Amino acid sequence: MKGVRMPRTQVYNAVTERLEILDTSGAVDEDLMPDLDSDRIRKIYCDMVQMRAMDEKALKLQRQGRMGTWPPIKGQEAIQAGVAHAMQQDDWLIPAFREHGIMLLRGVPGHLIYAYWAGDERGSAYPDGVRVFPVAVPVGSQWQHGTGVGLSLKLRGEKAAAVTLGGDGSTSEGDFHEAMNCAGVFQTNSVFVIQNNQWAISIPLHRQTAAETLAQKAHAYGIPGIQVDGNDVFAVYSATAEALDRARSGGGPTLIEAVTYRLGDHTTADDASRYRKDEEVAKWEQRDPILRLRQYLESHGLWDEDQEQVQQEQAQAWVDEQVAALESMPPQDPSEIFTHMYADLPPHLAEQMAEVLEEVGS
Ligand SMILES: Cc1ncc(C[n+]2csc(CCOP(=O)(O)OP(=O)(O)O)c2C)c(N)n1
Ligand SMILES: [Mg+2]
Repeated sequence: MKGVRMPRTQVYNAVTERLEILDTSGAVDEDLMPDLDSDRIRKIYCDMVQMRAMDEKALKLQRQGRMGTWPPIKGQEAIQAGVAHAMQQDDWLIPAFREHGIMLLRGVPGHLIYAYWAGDERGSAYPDGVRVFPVAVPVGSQWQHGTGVGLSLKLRGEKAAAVTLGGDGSTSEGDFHEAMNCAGVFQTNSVFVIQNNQWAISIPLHRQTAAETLAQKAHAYGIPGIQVDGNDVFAVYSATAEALDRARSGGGPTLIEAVTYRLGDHTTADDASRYRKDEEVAKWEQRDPILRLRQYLESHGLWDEDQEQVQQEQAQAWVDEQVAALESMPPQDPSEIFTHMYADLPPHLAEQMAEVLEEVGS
């Protein structure tokens, strides 16, 4: 029998794009600039300043024994502000544990964010209508919730999307891959944003993956993936707005990798100087997302020193109000330890609750 020629053919070819709009000097590519007016850009800046003030105060409170363990968001404000500003009223936010800034912008009161990290379960009891999931400390678990909420919105025919955030480290969990796969198969109304801050506690990115980018992983699930400069609020906003449009209009999920850097320790229980170099941190401090946006505003005549002073004072005053609200909360009833996470308590927790209540005699 005569042999045949069976050439190897290319069955798939993938390109992953990176989007940058605002450079480190505060200059922008006007062609790529999203449609945001001056007031809105000033508001985004003020939101980022407020996040930084909230973060810095929490670190001080922890040192004074007035706060539990706090994971700082310093350096990651552009992602959180950019994503929040691209979202609409009916969209859901599914956070992990380093998302205080975006939770705040999506309607969780600051003193409740503090309360959660001070060990008070009432910190998860958000006001009605706030479409935010509780903090998820089990690394990666939130990705699956984001697929589930996105599927639910699709099945209900809601013109809304589920936006899930998580760290680079969480992309090594099976949960992440299952969530992306399921979202792709069912074309859920989901947007997934990786806050790639390049460290998972002491594990650097190159120990997390051999892939050049995290965004390219989207190809494996048949969904669009894009990398953005995560310290560039305009790039984050633009990529998220595009992904949200797609999700809301039945176009399916998107994976966004926002590359940033964790300027602080992993949490207040960590000392990052034991595993990473000062020079690396110093290099990223030069790329501070707040500084970058301020340079943009100043160079466009939209901001000056007096406005900066006023905004810093307002942010401090707001933080002081949140601390006062936190510290004036009446003592918690022990039964509340169980009440704010599940709509219906699973049997093992119902049992634990009965035991606790018997012990404290209430
Ligand atoms: C399932 C699980 N494994 C381990 C931990 C301990 N842990 C907490 S945060 C973290 C690293 C997370 O890194 P990354 O996803 O990059 O998020 P980042 O802390 O950088 O925001 C680990 C291993 C955990 N909370 N849950
Ligand atoms: Mg990380």
